[in-house]
Amino acid sequence: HAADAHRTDLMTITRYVLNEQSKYPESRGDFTILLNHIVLGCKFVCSAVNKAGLAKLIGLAGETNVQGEEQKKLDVLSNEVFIKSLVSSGRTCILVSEEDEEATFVEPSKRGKYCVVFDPLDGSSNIDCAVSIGTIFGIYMVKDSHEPTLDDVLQPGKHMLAAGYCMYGSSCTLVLSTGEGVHGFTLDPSLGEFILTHPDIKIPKKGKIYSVNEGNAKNWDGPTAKYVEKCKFPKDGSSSKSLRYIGSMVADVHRTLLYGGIFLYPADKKSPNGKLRVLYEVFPMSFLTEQAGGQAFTGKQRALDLVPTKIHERSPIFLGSYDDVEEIKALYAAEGKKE
Ligand code: P6P
Repeated sequence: HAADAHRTDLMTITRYVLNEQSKYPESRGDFTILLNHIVLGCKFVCSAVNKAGLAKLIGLAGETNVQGEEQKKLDVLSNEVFIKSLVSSGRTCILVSEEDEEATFVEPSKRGKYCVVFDPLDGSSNIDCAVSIGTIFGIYMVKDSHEPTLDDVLQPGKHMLAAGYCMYGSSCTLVLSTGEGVHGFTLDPSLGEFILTHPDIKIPKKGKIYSVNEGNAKNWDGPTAKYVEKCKFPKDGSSSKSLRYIGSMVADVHRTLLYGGIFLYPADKKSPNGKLRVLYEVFPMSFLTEQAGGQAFTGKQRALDLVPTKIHERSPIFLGSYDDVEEIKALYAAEGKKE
């Protein structure tokens, strides 16, 4: 019975990472321990998000709930859980969170060799209407764990060892790359384990979907406007692309990885560096996209080559199917020649 065999051959995320790790005999399991603590955070947030409407966790911080307790917004709660889980892993030395203005330098007695940059609950403005949201994370190796500095996290995305996201939607899906392709794991609530359900995700070379907030069209620059025009009114007689925009990066990128197409958050006159943050939105999603066979471009360069100067820096991003991103790169290159 193939189905039974499948049920007994449970490839959990921990087993997957241990298998990967066995390729590096010198490693002492530190990465597995770090990942287990990230997974613990994701399980907690998944549970809290699913109960949000019931436990009245949604709404603004500062209000009190029926028990008169100080109510924490889900993203504040999620941030606290990830910080505590990562510090207690004993494997981190710098943490950068979308929720915290300053980086967290872990106290020496609990320090390890990894730096984690993360958005604990990206898209949290969508919680109240039950749209999928997610945690996004990237992992760097510190240069010297005795002397961690901000330089350890102001590194180009191509230096990341691993990146991933956990999407809290109809199911809880964790998508991860440690540099050996992209793999998707789905939480089996009855086991409390993430089970490998999407081995070796490969993004289609070309897609039929474009994903952008058309409401910003009046502020777009030439190449973006031209590209979107091409999606809607193709000159070569091909059919126009469909527009799919959820407004939650994890959900839009997850669909792009599985179905193909292109996700755009361009610069515009109002925000010259776009809206999305380099360290914990652009880099992890670009890392995953390239590992799945796609491309990620900032309008000027390969996204993973960007060197951030501030931990909450923003960048425009065009990511997705290889051929679709190639088209917008050509439009920006042509624009560059005119200048
Ligand atoms: P806009 C959510 O607030 C977020 O940070 C990303 O998850 C999402 O891709 C983007 O902003 C949506 O921004 O301006 O289109 O609402």
